[in-house]
Amino acid sequence: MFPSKRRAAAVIAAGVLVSGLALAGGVQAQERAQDEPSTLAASLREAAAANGKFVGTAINNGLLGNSTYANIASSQFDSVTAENAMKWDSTEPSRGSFNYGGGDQLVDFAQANDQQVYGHTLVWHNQLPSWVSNGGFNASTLTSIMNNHITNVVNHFENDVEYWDVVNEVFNEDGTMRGSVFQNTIGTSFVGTAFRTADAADPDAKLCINDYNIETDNAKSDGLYNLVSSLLSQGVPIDCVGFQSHLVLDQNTSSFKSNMQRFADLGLELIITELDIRISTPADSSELQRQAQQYAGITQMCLEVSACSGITVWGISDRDSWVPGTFPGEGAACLYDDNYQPKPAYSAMVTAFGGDPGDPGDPGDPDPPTGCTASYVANRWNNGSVVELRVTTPQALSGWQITFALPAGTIVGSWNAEISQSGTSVTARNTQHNGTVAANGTVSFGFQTNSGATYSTPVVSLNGTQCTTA
Ligand code: 9MR
Repeated sequence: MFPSKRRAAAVIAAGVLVSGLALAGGVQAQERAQDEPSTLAASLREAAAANGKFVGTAINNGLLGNSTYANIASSQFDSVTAENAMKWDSTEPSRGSFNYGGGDQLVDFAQANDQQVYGHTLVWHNQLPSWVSNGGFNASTLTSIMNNHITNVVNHFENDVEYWDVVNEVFNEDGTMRGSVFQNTIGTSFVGTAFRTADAADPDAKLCINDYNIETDNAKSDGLYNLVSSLLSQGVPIDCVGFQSHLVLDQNTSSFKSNMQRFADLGLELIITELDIRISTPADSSELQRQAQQYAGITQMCLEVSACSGITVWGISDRDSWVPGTFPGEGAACLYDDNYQPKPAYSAMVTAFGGDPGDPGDPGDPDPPTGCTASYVANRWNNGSVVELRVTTPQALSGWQITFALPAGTIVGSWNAEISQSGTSVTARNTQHNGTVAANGTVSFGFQTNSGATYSTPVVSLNGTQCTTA
């Protein structure tokens, strides 16, 4: 279905080799005795590969020096997308002056870890230097600037980048073309021109059109469908559609599969390119469970649509995610939490791919951290209280997040922690100075509230694990 493009062969080969294992996976998982060591894929990338799919993450180059981040990036993912380093403002900040440092660093990382590189993005109205957006160029000059950019960047990464988002976010929500400088100056033909130019620069790369809010059947995905149909009928070399999939918890995505299928029926490959599922913060455990089910649902859908070749998540941990900076009060959107601990969504995704993320009953897997002990001491008076919380941990920590309920009052001051409160849910995180705790060490912090009401000692959790209350 995808002639002459290098990635297709690799994916199909992987699928043939291991699909038997994958198909048997769900049944094996159910029948396996609790104490029998698992033979199923234990990492996300192994589990996805067993189904002939890739699983990727956006990479922030600035975080590759953090060994926890780099270890997760290399062990769990077999595809990487530059979160920012291959965008126009990075690669051609001034006219004709190209900079590939960030992109090359990512390619090196990918090659060292046997990963594919997904190129993002050649033509986009955002992160576009003002010499392009405000240059006042006429159609012919802007076309040659665009073509020159595409040709240089694609040539530089030829043989290293499997896919390119050739154009990104070219639609308005109502399905009309977005009024970018390219659209306003050149007209809609800039899209076909960009694809033809990219194809000439690297005939083997897969060339995608990428957008958000196109997951379901709606005016925007209809606009995309019509444009792509028309481009294909003109012989424009477009190979794939990227569904960014920046989702909100509990979002209705019931038409995602049928919507994907109509693009597949045009002969296109489909990729979920920027998946995350954001939640109002702090997220509670029921929200994290629903998020896990929704990550699994998207994974299942990609498994059921054969033209869906992979899923990339947009960032590794909640701490690295773009979401809180763009949507204040929302976050917790990723597979790993602020301390790089896997969330329920991680396990759900591995399981949806037929793998086994491990569980405490499995002797092949180390037990997760347990055994913390919390003491919650409140001194109350008429209209206020001072609370001190101490949590002893058997494991050494390199960052902590402590959650508990505050049934009465609002926190008006605190020490030794960064505290946020949403209703009765409180999250306390380490400060810059007290994140490192030795095994059997104690975290201690406190806060003042404006209520002296009494309540029973709340349940306290450390990094997602419930503690015994002393
Ligand atoms: O995650 C990226 C963030 O670091 C940048 O500041 C932002 C700037 O526009 O772009 C983010 O990534 C976007 C991606 O390139 C295209 N789709 C939407 C993503 C989230 O905004």
